[in-house]
Amino acid sequence: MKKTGTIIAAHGRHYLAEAGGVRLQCVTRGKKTNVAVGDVVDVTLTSPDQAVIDRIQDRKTLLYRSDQYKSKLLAANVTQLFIVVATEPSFSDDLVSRALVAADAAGIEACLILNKTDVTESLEKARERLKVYSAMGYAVHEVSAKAHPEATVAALAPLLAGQSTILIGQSGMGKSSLINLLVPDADIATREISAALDTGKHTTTFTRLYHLGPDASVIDSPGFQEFGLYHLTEGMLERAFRDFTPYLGGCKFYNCRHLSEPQCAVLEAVEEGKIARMRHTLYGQLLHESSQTLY
Ligand SMILES: Nc1nc2c(ncn2[C@@H]2O[C@H](COP(=O)(O)OP(=O)(O)O)[C@@H](O)[C@H]2O)c(=O)[nH]1
Ligand SMILES: [Mg+2]
Ligand SMILES: [Zn+2]
Repeated sequence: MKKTGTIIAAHGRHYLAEAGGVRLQCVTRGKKTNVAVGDVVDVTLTSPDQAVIDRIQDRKTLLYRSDQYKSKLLAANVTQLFIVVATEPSFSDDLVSRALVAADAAGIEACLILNKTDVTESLEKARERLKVYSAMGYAVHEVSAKAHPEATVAALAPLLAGQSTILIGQSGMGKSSLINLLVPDADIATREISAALDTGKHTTTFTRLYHLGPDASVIDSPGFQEFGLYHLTEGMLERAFRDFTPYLGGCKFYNCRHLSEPQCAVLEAVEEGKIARMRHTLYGQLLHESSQTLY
């Protein structure tokens, strides 16, 4: 029997799909691992709760990371990315910027969630550090999952309505705490998914999708320390840095790489403080990475 479902969890080559209220343990044909959480898939049932994935339906968006050797799919069909940062532990600008570049390159809206505003000692410093992102037009929403759970839900629920959202962030920022507030019974769902995928005790190391009513969903992803963007070409990179946009086309050379060329409008904007130096440094790093790609 054939069915169509949505991938709600992935662990290695094992996937869990939801099709008409039924959960199906799915495998791909052969050694394919190109399935992502959020994918809509056509499957053939091999038992009442098991299936083989025949086809991945066309994706609206695809968010992924990559290193020199391969790409790692994060989520398919998401409409927005929430980057969760916290007052403590300190967050990495490198990871935040990489996630923003990945979102812009994939055509996905992004915003930042500053969690743990109750930790007042480091609140001002965190706010100060986030100004570089709000200046670029990314919204920053302040919450405290622990100290102000109701206000947190009130702030985030309207943003999630009608959207397919992925939460990403370093571990310890409070992603799971936020998910637990936003998704009733998230813990139970996680245990069930973990059992169905046979992930063992490490229940937070897989990506999973929760439905929030009929037309919204939220995806929790494991924290990671690296966000490689080897797949982005030079042309994609300069366009994915939205703070560069006003200056593109203003360089003397039409094929300017904005690294050390004379009369480069981007470099001039960096000198004038209109583009944060940290962003330009990351751009140079990503350009270097994209030239290292082996696949
Ligand atoms: N002070 C404070 N601690 C929080 C808040 N939200 C989460 N935490 C704590 O931060 C730690 C990491 O939270 P968790 O949700 O597991 O983060 P994750 O690794 O991003 O999923 C836990 O000890 C939480 O209790 C908050 O709003 N304020
Ligand atoms: Mg977590
Ligand atoms: Zn230039």
